[in-house]
Amino acid sequence: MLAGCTPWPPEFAARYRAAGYWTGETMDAFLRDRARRFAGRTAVVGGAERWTYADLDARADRAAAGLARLGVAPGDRVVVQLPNVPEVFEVVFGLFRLGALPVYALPAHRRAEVAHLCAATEAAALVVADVHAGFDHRDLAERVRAETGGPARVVVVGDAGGRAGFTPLAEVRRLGEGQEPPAPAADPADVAFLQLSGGTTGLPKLIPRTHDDYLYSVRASAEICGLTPDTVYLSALPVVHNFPMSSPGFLGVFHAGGTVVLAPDPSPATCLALIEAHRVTNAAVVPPVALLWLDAVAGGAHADRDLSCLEVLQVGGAKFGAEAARRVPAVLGCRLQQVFGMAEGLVNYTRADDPAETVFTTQGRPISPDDEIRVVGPDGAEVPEGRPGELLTRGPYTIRGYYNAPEHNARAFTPDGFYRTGDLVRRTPTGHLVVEGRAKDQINRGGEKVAPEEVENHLLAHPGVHDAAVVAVPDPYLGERACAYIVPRGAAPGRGELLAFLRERGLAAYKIPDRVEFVAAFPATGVGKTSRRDLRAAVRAAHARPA
Ligand code: J2J
Repeated sequence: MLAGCTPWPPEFAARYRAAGYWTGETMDAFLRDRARRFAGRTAVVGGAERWTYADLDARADRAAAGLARLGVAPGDRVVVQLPNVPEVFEVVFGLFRLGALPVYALPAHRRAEVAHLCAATEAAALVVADVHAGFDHRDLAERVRAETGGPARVVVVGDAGGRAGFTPLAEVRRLGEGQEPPAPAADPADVAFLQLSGGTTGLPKLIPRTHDDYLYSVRASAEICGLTPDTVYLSALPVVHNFPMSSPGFLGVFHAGGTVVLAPDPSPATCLALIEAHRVTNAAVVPPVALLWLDAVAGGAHADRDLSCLEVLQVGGAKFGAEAARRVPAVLGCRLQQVFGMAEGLVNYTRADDPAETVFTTQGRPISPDDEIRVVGPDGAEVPEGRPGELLTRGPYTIRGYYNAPEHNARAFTPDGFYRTGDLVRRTPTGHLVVEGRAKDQINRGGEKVAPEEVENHLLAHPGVHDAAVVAVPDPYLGERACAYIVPRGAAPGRGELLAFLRERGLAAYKIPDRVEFVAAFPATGVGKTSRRDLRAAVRAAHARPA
């Protein structure tokens, strides 16, 4: 296994294989096989592009051979930061074919996050768009290289602008044309890619997912969600996020032979038009996007659109309240599926045959009969059914450790291998989970996860900041927003200046606090050494009010 990763104990691996969960298929073999079975069917629609399964397979061949000629080798890590363009699939499957490991960055990430990913994985290459949503990712790549000395190669989807060390994807394809694609023997039990965690610490941790474990979750998800070759799935969220990748996501759709339609942004104007135009049957969104779609349709702005093709709207990533949930069938005329998942593994779905109340009021139940669930109190002992406690889990597709993080792993996992999710849940008699809150240091800003400590560390780098506490404040639309409480050093810096400082440090926009408040001092939190978490709780209790 990739150095720095924690394997499942052999007896668990044997059990998961015997149960038929781990089948020995690699990500690359997965595409080859689906391309054989569904060759002429449409796999991907994005912008003006429409690729069949055979097209995608041929593109993966060329990309793999071209990247190999560029010097990317089996086992290399390659950071991929691309928006919802079909080339994501070409690059990612090209990397799998070559035996290299994609490391996924969100399009919203900026220099701080991308530099961290490149450094933490010692990436051999970085793949970016040229300009996306008005932001020049080539400049970002250039600064990452200047600051960190890596990665050696940058591949640009679009115009590489003639920069030294930058290669346009078109050139990678040309290099790969007519070449035999490399055929390294990947071990299905080994790590296929690294996914970014929501994060609770100063720097986000990386999640190593194996071919075996991930493809099990994909196949099982496709089955639970009833995907078929007739499925047309709209990816409104960035496709490299775990939810639209695997729950059931584009991989689930490819497993079933269906079609993925890429939305460039999640707005109702864009997505409702795509749903009608491509006869979309399934879509996946976070709660604030669901609310936007509901309001747009209920408000009559899209009355002329025929949305009758839409069968299921999946909502997940953050708590979707029962009242909003009830509006989905009433307003959109489709079924709702709640999805409560995590890039570390465990995914829960409400099922098609669940009673309506269960779908409206729970976040679903686990994928696998072998997902082990414990709901525990602060003392670590299991609480009685129906009482809230922290969710611990282990199973055939939940990691046993983060990448290169032994100290953090000692806290994030129990000695017997359960992942401490940090989510407070309650279990119903049917085994469905209701998310009641959180015990972890994280802000869930409408599905986008922010680690207060990470933002505080950046704030503390400002000379005018003596201390900082970033806390969640309730928000009717996003669920939560971030508010930074600052104890200034001397004269308080201006709010605008502080936010510009964070942007200049290369922090993704969603991590920039929505509000900044200056306070003379933080409340005393009792005698002795207090944790940052206690401090945040005290600050919240003393100051926070809804936005
Ligand atoms: C409340 N909190 C939720 C929900 C996730 C499918 C769907 C989502 C993710 C995801 C994912 C929630 N209600 N319905 O990877 O495959 C919060 C929890 C959880 C954390 C994980 C998937 N759905 N959450 O959101 O890794 O706090 O994955 O632990 O980004 O999101 O975040 P992430």
